[in-house]
Amino acid sequence: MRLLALALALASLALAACGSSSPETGDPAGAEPAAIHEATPTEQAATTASTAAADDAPTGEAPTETAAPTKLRLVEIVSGLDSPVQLAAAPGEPERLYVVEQAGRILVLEGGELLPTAFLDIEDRVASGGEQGLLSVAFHPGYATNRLFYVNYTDERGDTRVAEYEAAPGAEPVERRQLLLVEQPYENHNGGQLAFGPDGLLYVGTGDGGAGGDPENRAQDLASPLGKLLTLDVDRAGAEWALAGYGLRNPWRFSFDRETGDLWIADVGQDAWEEINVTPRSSPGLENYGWDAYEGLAPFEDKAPDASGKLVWPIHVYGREDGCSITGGFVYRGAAIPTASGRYFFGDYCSGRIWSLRLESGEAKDVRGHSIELKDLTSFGEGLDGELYLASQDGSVYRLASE
Ligand SMILES: [Ca+2]
Ligand SMILES: [Ca+2]
Repeated sequence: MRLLALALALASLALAACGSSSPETGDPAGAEPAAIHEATPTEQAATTASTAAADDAPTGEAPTETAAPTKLRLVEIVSGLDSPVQLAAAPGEPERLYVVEQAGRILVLEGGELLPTAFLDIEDRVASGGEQGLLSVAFHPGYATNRLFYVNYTDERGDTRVAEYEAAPGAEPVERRQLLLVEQPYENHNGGQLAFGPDGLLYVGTGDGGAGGDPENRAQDLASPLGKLLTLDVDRAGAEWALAGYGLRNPWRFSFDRETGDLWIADVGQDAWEEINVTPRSSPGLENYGWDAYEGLAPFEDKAPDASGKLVWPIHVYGREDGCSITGGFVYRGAAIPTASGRYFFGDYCSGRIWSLRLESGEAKDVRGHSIELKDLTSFGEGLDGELYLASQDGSVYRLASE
């Protein structure tokens, strides 16, 4: 059964890659307000009013670390950008940080300074606004020599595309090939993250296709490419996308711990629960992250989840008192904040709150709400040196630092 289901899923992906059928996008006139997540002004106001977090006070288990928590601060690197939604570093370029603008540009911060020329500009092929746009870039592990990188964007028809580009010194990057086309039934929940795993595969999170409550139940349907975590061996000719996980609602941001190789997925919730999932590098797969049978730890729809994969429960959830749209980050492996070493940082787009936690025997420990906040937090980024950066959709990029 599982093999059959996987075959169906892959067949569906192959069909989607042909792009032959017409998209069933939602009515453009019904576009949501320009927020990359689902925050409404009302939700933002409600959550902002309740975010008076104590300075780095533990909010979960009692801390077991001997070192006192370091008070954190955000150091602004650049402002005035146009809706930055993701940050990435490229192998071989320790001085550079790439900033993805939602409308379709990738800019370069070099030594903390914004370069005058965009690294990539594909605004003419990107539909942007709401949860659509150029949503992420990932650089090939061998980028220092092969100059290959990958982008995930919403095209003019509202469908998701993943494409491979080759950078060229002194010239515009050249698109080499389209790797994925996923037809999107609604405008929201496009996932968007691209990242290379420790296995060298390219990972993409697709989101459940949108609307609310996964109306066509795609996340638990292995024949649909939506609500999935997919992988591709970009180095192998003829390789096809494989299914690494399902049961995702909108995995806006996920990352790999550069030290352990563990996968951290933050899945944006529906009406009640934001969640963080961890899959150890040693997992043989296949993971079922639960949606839409479950939202966080709570039953969502009265159904049996597809039994092909192992049901994964989130290691941490939070409710509407703390925010309304989780932005997953990274496990901190930098040197500037020793007491943050090994802690996973994440935040909330609506409330601007920022937390960190430790993973211990597969459980979240020592969950701390930090005193820093960042409204419209779209993304964390990790430099080659392990230091963390944060982007606000308001146009600024910050570095995480200790006081
Ligand atoms: Ca449903
Ligand atoms: Ca889940």
